[in-house]
Amino acid sequence: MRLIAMVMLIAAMFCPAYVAAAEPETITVHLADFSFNPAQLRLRAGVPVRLHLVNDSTGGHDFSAPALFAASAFPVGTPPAGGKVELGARQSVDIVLEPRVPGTYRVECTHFLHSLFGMTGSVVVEAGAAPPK
Ligand SMILES: [Cu+2]
Repeated sequence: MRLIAMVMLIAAMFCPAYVAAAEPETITVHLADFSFNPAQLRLRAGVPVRLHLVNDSTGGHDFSAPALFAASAFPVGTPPAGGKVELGARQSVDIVLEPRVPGTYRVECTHFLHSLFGMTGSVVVEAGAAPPK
């Protein structure tokens, strides 16, 4: 019994997908001058998703959602530093997060004036099918 637990632990350490049980759904969000597309995401508490963030523009942007990230678990990797994901020109970044707390969370680009130019969005986290751990 102890051996099985040990094997599962080792598998979990070397295979992040094992932790998430199944490959999470991928949601692609495009960043541009000056928008998120889609601007509104609907997620479920307790259900991990892969956010595929794609910066289509030739300037830098970020995906800043500190409240959402603080209320989420990160089964793969670490929480984004400062509550935001920085994307250089034409860069794409994947993050896997598992929202834990239902609610509506603001997303914005914190680059100077970008949110004023309309670069804002929201993430609605609905109560999940699976209970939060
Ligand atoms: Cu921006």
